[in-house]
Amino acid sequence: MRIDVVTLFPELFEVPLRTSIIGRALERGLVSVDVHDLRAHGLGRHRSVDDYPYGGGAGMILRPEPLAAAIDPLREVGALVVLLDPAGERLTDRLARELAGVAHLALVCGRYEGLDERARGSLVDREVSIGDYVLTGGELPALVLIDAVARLVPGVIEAESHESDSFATGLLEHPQYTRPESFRGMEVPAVLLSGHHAEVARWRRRESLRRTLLRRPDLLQAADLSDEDRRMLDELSRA
Ligand code: 4GX
Repeated sequence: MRIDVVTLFPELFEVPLRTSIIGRALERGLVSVDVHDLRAHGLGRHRSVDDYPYGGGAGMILRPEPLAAAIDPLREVGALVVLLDPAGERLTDRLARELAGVAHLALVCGRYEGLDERARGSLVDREVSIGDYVLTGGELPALVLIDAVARLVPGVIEAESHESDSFATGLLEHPQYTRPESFRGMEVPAVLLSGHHAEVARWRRRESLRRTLLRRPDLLQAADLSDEDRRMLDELSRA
């Protein structure tokens, strides 16, 4: 998968993209990311990329010409152009999986009050929001999107790891334990030390259901539940 990024702050991408799982995916060539400095297309001696809003008001707006100069070549080679924008479609597990199936993404990071509406309308294919809060720019959202999408690219992590993701199974994940067996008087549940694989699986399923019921009961509507799951849920909600 190929990802291009258009930003005024290319340095924000350096450390996150060379670290840990995503760093390794780039090293191995499973994903490639090219970061483009929008300033390179700035206008005039000061390489200006923004200006005051027509009609007045606070803040600055990105001008359309530098954006077009940066994005047109990416459109030409077939990238799906995605703007990070609090007014966009919410990034969910479903959308991350859809975007992981796109061979070439171009992520556009706005700053200030956003971009000229003509640039948004003519240069952008999709608009994605990472949630209902306001950030200072689209760079952190772009990194969130890259992280969420890249881990779904085949070979980046073991498939089992993301097939059991909460939002793929429709349930929150069960608690996990590692060494030591006793920590500050708190013990690892005995069933996990028992070596009974079927009992471990049943315990984990029950704990997933318990956690989902307590914390995110809304997820249960869409979850794929067996008769056994419904029986456990019944028992849990009575307790
Ligand atoms: N999920 N922001 C973008 C500037 C901006 C405004 C409008 C394009 C259009 C955000 C979010 C987010 C703040 C990033 C405003 N760019 N982006 N920035 N939440 O809050 O995606």
